[in-house]
Amino acid sequence: MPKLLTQAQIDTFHRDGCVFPVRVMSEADAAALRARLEAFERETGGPLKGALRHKSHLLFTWLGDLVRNRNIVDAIEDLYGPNLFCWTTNFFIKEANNPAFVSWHQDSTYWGLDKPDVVTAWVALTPSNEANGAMGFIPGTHTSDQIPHRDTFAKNNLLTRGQEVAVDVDETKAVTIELRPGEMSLHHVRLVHGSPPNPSDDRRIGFAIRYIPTSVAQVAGEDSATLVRGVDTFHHFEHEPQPTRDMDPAFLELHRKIAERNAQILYRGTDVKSYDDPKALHDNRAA
Ligand SMILES: O=C(O)CCC(=O)C(=O)O
Repeated sequence: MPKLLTQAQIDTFHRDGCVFPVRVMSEADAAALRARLEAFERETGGPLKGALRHKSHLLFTWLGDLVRNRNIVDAIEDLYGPNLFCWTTNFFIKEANNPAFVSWHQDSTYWGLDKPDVVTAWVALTPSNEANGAMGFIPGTHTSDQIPHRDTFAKNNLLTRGQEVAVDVDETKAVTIELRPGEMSLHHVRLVHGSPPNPSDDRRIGFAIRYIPTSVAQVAGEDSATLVRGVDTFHHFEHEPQPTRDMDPAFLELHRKIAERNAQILYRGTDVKSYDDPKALHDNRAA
């Protein structure tokens, strides 16, 4: 008996590689999370930048809570069983009237994980729709193996290397993921997906939470993850602690080390060594 998803939603995920919308909190609760993000941004003088957009659940209590949100984790359990890590998180913030975009890609390309049992819960903190650069996907592409990608390092591309699939994408088949605040989509790590710029007058904010069953291993270096449910009998990842206050200095230091190590995995094979490398640095870069 599934915990949150219906059997039809589970079947859709396996058939299409994506299921949406799934409501995980009220619009008011999502607005409160947006308000916390924006209060921090006001205090620090601008949009969340660089490494702070990655694994932000180690820096902010409200994101530490979000990755453990019972509805979200119930849905992930419905897909991948009871022993679950949050492997990483990434803010995907598209500023109003901004050229930032996400090229067609498969998430699996540079993540270094040994099997494609990886699902992203993309949680909308604002509406995400045709008018503001919502994500789109090509149904069924998650059943393909790893597709070759080319790195573009394009200035406005939100992905680490500006990577894009090196084969033609039949955009006529694309489906747009429209979400209200507080809803999520769930997409598979091999799904071809991307998103256009946001030409609207408000920001489009999504928080992408990447979950794996504890059986998945990292094969490209040392790595850590946050156990959000069940037990870890595999010990493939160091376990991450949960922050009890925002921007705790000890957590900032831990986050710095983890971000550096993750950058080495994500940028392996290039001359980029960290998220702060000028070639990699982009205010809008996310994952
Ligand atoms: O937020 C977007 O538009 C794209 C997000 C994405 O590529 C992802 O979550 O894997």
